[in-house]
Amino acid sequence: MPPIKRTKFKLAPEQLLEMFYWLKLIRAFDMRLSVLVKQGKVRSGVYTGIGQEAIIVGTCFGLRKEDYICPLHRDLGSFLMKGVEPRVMMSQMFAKATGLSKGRDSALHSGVSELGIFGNTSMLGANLPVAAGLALTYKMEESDNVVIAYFGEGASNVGDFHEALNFAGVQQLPVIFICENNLYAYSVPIEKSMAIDDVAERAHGYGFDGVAINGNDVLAVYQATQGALARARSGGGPTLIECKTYRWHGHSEHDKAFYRTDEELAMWKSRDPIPTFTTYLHARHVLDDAQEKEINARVETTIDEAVDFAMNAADPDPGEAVTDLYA
Ligand SMILES: Cc1ncc(C[n+]2csc(CCOP(=O)(O)OP(=O)(O)O)c2C)c(N)n1
Repeated sequence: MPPIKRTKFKLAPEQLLEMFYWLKLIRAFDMRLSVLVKQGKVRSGVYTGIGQEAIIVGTCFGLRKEDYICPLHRDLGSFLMKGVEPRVMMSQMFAKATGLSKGRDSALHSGVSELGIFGNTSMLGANLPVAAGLALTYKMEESDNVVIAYFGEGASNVGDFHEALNFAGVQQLPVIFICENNLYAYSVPIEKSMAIDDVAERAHGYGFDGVAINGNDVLAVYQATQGALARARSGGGPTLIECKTYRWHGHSEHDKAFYRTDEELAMWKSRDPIPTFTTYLHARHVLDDAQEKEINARVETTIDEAVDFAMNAADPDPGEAVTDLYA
């Protein structure tokens, strides 16, 4: 088979390789954090998204700077894809002065307005009405920018979720709701918190489309997101995309996840989004062994450099504790 020029997803080979790089980088970032937590070196709580990377890459790939994202605790990779440098993100996890919030928060609540990243609070689902509000701003400004909001299936049971979807549906807002359905909300399995199979169904009650897709297939996520983006940009309103996936680690790095079986974990590890995409790239002659080695090396160097930078960076100056406050 000759090398492809463009895929049916309208992605050129270079773009597919870029996606591959992001999948690898985000996986490596979380993996390294997990080790650093066990070594007692990280000051923040760490909630890895290992196993869920295809969702972040498929939804963030090709977004504009002005398209706002509203990430949750498991979405550090979205910060990287939106343009936060790995060394800055790592500094954030080490609560260093060089981090996003200059050591002021527990790492999960920072935003970067210049890059279109909203800093979420701890309250699950609370980012969704904010996302609707941001989308309302874009609608009022008559811009074609879009807001992407992430949430877990657990968060789809809180009131904020329903209020946000209702408002977005009534106002036909340019917002995409991305459900990362990893089957557990902390230790609670989905069947103990929901009486339906698909979170996507909930969108229909608010008058817009909801689709459930394989969240471990980066191209499926990309394709669904591109459709939703086109709809939102042209005034067609919101979409809910439910990405079925699985988190490999516990809820956070201190959770050993005894509430699930080894068999279940093994089954989902066999659906790892990275090897399946790698196989596709090899089969389409987009990626060869030498390129794969080069990308892996580049990822390792980037992570090593980020960790060195963060570990050697200055702690926050106590004298600055009351700067950057707004009242
Ligand atoms: C309103 C609210 N209720 C409970 C919590 C405590 N809490 C933090 S994370 C979590 C589980 C979240 O599950 P889900 O929304 O499915 O996302 P996941 O962690 O699986 O990605 C819970 C219950 C919270 N932060 N906010």
